[in-house]
Amino acid sequence: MPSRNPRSSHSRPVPVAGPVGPPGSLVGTAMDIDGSHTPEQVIAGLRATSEGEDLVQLLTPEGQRVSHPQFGLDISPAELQSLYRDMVLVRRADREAKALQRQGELGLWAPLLGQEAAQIGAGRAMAPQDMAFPSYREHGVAWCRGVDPTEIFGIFRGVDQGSWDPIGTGFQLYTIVIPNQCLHATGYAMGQRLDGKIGDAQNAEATICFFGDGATSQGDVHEGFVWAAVYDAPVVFFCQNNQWAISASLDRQTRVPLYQRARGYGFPGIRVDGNDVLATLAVTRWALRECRTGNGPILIEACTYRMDAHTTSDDPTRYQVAGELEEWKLKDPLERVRVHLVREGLAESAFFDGVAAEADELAVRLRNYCISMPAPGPERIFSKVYAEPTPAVDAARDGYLAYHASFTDVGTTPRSGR
Ligand SMILES: Cc1ncc(C[n+]2csc(CCOP(=O)(O)OP(=O)(O)O)c2C)c(N)n1
Ligand SMILES: [Mg+2]
Repeated sequence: MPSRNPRSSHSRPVPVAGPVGPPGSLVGTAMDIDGSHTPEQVIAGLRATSEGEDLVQLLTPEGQRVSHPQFGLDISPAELQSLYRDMVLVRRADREAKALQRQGELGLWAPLLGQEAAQIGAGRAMAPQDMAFPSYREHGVAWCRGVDPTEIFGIFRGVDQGSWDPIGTGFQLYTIVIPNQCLHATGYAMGQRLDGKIGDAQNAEATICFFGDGATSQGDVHEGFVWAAVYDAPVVFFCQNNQWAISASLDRQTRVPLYQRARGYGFPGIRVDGNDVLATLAVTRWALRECRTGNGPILIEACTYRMDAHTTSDDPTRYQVAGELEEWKLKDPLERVRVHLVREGLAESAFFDGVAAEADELAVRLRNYCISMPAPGPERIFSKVYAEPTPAVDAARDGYLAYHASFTDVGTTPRSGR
């Protein structure tokens, strides 16, 4: 396992540009990181995100365990089965949500299809006392933190603003403004340090912040990185590079692999196969432990792929390269664990039947809940602004209720249930 001394590593000189390249290649720009490259080579390198020496992988797409010099993982058959079960169940919840949206029962859905390993690996790496700051697609991390999918369905049905307990679950509310949560997470982690909550790897606290590849172009990530670096904040920045920010592809965000950006801020960056739940688990577990012992922050770039639309309002066939999806299907995060379990004799068919039955039950429960979800009264949103009532919000509520009541004589009543 790599480990660092917090002070000395932060002042360690950062390696700079590689050798001068052949005529015609670009030198003296961002292109010559790790040697000189043509723009085409850089883009090709960015696209080849599931390969390369710098990618931490413990389970190949073919389901074979491989070793890594820095990141080992001892894992029992029961733990492997449990990770597989998590991924199957969150995928099923995700597929059910998409179907419900198409049937008009949810207003919108942000699919996680393809990103299960990144999210379950990271979520299961967290200790109970750690805190997560998600964006809007972290349904798998929510699952690991004990947030029921019905709570998330409520948001996407438009009847809830997020009502789980962020402190009790260690999972903050979804953030739609990209990527505001980097600031929230950095501030929270600075608080953990100032309150003396870091120290030992087991019992101390750390923070993990989730965001996407597109988010890295926003100022909030830069500000979060700077503050976290100079205050040694115990925060893991977990970037799910799913190759797209709606219709903007990765080469519109960066000219270097994203994990390498951490060098410029003075903290380590690691690239992990985000479709490999074992590698994601091992690397995130290591990173959170480093943060708990005072060696934060750390950037993890989890290379994965969005195997569905950005949201149900998007049509990726209008911008995605033909064949790309087919290529990534071969790297499916669930399939490689299933193949591994079968090939190594670590699970019987009864186990797979049991998980499939559980997924069916979950889908039925979520559907039934969704279609019978009560519509909240018009006053509810006002009760969510502050913990205690305030005169200004009370006045706004009363005004709105009076306005709302003015419609009753023409028969406009709030829709309830479906
Ligand atoms: C500040 C801000 N600008 C624009 C948007 C609209 N928007 C929503 S998602 C998105 C793309 C985000 O891409 P990425 O960070 O890669 O995350 P992904 O959706 O791929 O998980 C954009 C531009 C927003 N929500 N907030
Ligand atoms: Mg993205």
